Amino acid sequence: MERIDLPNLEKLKALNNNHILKIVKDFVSLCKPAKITVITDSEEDIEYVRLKAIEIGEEAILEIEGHTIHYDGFFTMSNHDQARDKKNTRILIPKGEYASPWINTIDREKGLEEIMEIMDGCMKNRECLIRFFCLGPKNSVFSILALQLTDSFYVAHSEDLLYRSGYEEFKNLKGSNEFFYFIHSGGKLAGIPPVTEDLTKRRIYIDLQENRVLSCFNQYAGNSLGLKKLALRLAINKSNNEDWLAEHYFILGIHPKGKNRITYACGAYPSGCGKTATAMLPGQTILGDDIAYLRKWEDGYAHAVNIERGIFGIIKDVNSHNDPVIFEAITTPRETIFSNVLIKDKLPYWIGDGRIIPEEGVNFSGKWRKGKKDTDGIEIPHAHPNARYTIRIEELANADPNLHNPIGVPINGIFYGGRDSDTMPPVVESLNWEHGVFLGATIESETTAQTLGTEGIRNAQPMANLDFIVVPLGNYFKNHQKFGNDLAYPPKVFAMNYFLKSKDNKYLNGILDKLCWVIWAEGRTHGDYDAIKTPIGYIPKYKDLRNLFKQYLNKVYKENEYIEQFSIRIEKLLQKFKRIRANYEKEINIPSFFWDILNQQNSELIEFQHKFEIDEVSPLEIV
Ligand code: SPV
Ligand code: MN
Repeated sequence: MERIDLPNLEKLKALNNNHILKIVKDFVSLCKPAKITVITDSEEDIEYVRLKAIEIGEEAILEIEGHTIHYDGFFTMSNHDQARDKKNTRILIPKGEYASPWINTIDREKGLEEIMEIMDGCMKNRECLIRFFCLGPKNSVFSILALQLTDSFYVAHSEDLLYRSGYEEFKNLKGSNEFFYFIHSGGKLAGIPPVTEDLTKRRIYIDLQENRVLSCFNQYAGNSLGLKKLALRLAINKSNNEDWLAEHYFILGIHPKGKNRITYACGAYPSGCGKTATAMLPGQTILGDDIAYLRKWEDGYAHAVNIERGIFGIIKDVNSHNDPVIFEAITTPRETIFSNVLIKDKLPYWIGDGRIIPEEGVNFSGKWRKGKKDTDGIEIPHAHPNARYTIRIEELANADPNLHNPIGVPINGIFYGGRDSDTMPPVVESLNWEHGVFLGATIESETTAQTLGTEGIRNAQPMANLDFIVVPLGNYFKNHQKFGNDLAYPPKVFAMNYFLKSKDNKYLNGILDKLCWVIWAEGRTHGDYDAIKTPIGYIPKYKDLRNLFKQYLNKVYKENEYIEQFSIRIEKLLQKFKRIRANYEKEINIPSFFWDILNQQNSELIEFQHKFEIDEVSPLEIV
């Protein structure tokens, strides 16, 4: 440990934990940083991270107080570090263990050998920060502690906005190794601002056996921030062995008008499918926008906590009309990191911000001017479609007061969404808990800009969590099944789809219509509305939606809109079930309840087809 000076060593030793000392020793000797700095929970240490991120150019100060800009690496529109890298994110699987075809895996020994070689000396001439966080509220049985080693001040700074500090909590561990740890390095950096030079060495390797993730040669938060999706993957493994849930869920407090109650719901939507926008619906409160841990609670409900305290949100289309609360928060003074947007006169601009786009400025590609092309001849937009903002939830006017409640909040509903242009109606309620697991497991979604690769391809997206599921899918579904079956009051599950299109390819719903689906779902968890039973689940009645549209959006919701949106598209659904069958037959241990539901719904749809002799059955025809 010759690279660490005495005051920093003392900070480590004060934790009385030999596991931490060993991890630091092993990875410092591998990564070879020039300097090691231990960051405690003190304001002084945290301030050091914030200022240094600016000093070394990983972030730059903007006009509005507290605002900074960070860029991730960019070469071309198809070769960049501006999104999650699924290809190079792998689960290390020990020899002889089952490798699920749904999961990107690599033999553990081979993977470790490869990444250790890449990480050898990767922090040369740089400073290694050691940070401690608490995933979940302090003093809570839900929470897991996390140790981060990184040579990126941006990573350490954004983790400070997104997570609760945990140095003092680590002292309570009393020497145990019950924590996750994350080693990250941006690798060799080049340019101004300094970005990862060689993306071919980008690796994100998840070692379930050691509860750790090694990530290198990247800066994008989804690949570099240990605590975000990297920790989610470790938590999914842990929760599946311990009978709780770690999910890609927001937590929303729903406040129906005139009812004097608050109802909590969770929801998972693939990246870029309206998840944060749902968590931020006007008139409601937000407890979390991305990741939740759920446990069975003594009151018979599932309780959920947000393991984060901030939002790393997609900024595209955030404007005063679509997302007034976020727009207000990110255009006024407070600590905020913008990433991969256009800067002109020290102000950030992004796609769909509702303002006039400047003709030139600086963006993720360097100096930018309208019409600029990459070396492949592809036009570079002024801001990246996956550009983001990072803020603390507590700063928002609609922050839920239970954010830090150590027992979380009781969950009445779970929403699963996808980007589906032609099959599922805007909202469908499950028939029971197991059917709810089925609804979540059969979400399909067309790809977006939030992961690398082609956009617009329809994929299975079980629980909108596919990128993070690290256990065989069958085990994961069984864990869900058991979780709800053990509860006196399991949540009702709703499949949501905000992206249904007309035959001439136009979206059928306005951006705020989702508020009506959410309020309807909330009412259903309290028995407020009747519903129509269809082969795929319950759907709303026209009169209830008409009233909700009037009451919440002051909009006339016409009966023909309802019919077009809520018709049961038999042929499309049968095709979907065919795809699902083909997909899930690839996995060895999908539980029998899943196949039973699939078979039953399939035959009910065929019966429907015979009964109505028409392909799209209007909800008004169903009694
Ligand atoms: C998401 O895209 O779902 C995110 C951001 O929450 S990240 O997973 O970090 O890419
Ligand atoms: Mn997410």
